[in-house]
Amino acid sequence: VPEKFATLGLTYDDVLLLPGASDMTPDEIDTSSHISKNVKVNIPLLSAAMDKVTEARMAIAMARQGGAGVLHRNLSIADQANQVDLVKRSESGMVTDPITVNPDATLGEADQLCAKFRISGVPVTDRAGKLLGIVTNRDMAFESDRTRQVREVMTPMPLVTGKVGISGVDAMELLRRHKIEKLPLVDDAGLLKGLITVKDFVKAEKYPNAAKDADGRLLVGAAVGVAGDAYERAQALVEAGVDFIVVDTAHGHSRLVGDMVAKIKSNSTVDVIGGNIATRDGAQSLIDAGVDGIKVGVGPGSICTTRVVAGIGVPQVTAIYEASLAAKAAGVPVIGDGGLQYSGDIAKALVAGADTVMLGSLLAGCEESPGELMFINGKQFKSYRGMGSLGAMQTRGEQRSFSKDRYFQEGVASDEKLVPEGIEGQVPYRGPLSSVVHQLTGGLRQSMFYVGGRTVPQLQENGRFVRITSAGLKESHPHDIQMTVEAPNYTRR
Ligand code: RVP
Repeated sequence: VPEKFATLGLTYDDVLLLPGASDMTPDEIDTSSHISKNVKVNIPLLSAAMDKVTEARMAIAMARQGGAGVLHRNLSIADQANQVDLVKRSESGMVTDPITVNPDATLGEADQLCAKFRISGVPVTDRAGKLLGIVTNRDMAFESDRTRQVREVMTPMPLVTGKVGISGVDAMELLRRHKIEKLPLVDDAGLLKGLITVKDFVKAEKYPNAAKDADGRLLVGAAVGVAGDAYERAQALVEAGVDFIVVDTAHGHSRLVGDMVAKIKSNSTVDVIGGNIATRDGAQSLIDAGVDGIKVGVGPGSICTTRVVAGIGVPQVTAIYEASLAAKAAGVPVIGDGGLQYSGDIAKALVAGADTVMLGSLLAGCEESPGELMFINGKQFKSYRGMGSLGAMQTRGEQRSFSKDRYFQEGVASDEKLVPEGIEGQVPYRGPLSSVVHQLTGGLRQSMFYVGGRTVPQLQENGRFVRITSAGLKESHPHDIQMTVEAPNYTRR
């Protein structure tokens, strides 16, 4: 008979990392790690698959910083696939499948396209994909009649073009010599095969740490569920070029999750992550289903009420540790999802056995998260809510919720019958993601220095915890002082 009581569950505030022998400086440190078996990031941070945290803009910003975003699924399949597309086209040495416009489209339509993809010009092709010209801001800016056709204002062929396979250096040289911003790449038949832009090269220099796929495009993940058309959703995301799929539910130790993982794995080569679980057995069940990554966390989230509504969960440091016992043996990376409040919690998660962490509340206040800035009593906030909150699960006008099945409430007949496992609220505005990530990874580098781990695996290997009491926790935070100046990485909660 298994023991009725498991061992004591510990979370971030229950432990500290012991300082260890260290022979490095924080700037020699390598923070790269694996999200899943085949997907590597340069910083071990993921933005949560939540509708107030990760859409394309956040995913792009996360990947540029070296991490990755997981696109939420509380939207239609077409919309979510489109978000993947936006990330994949956003930055690279070369756009392999550029947005194009038809010669008989109107300038109004071309405008919309440019606005949607935040680009300043589009190659013009015929139905067969043959390059006819290019239409850019410069061609369009002085036209007041937006019903005119693209063919009338475009710069027609012959344009300066490059051959498919041209090197970055040669492409830059052509752009420089001809003082142009876009270089269409064509094959021998004149078909458009790619596009290289000055902007992409400048961006590549500005984000040297960006997390990219084998083709130089930014990394992105996306969440799916288990109910209804979840499998079609996964297929559409793969088609759009997603790097990893997260079968994302509140109970990953459920047969439905294992089945969905196995189904996606059997029909594609994309990495599949399963979750969430909080025990060794839960992790093992996902490993048996064939996952490439495991997401850990039942109830630690800042907006989560599962532990009070259902009385279920495991304090997060213990949950990560237990899951990692199964995962390490199988060579499957672990994501510690939810409950992180300070940068110091990142290293604690890694030492407990996580390879990366997923953040919700710490990123929901960023400029790049979805939603408007709110002013309350002169202070700035952004809204944040759980995907199991009433707001996220209920029908919005004509639009049904796509996140109910995260809580296995897909079949609930009416919104009044929903049993929420999350709440809705607001978090302080934190400015651009880049400065938030700078503080988070800066804190992590300090941890690695203190512990004496140059790499994430070394940190995991060398890190040791000391358990603390509530008196210890009180001593950890600033005490016996009235804070007068706000620190960029500390607010009392
Ligand atoms: P946090 O970073 O503490 O805000 O937690 C974010 C995590 O909380 C998410 O990645 C997800 O696993 C979990 N979550 C999301 N919605 C809810 C809920 O409504 N209970 N929980």
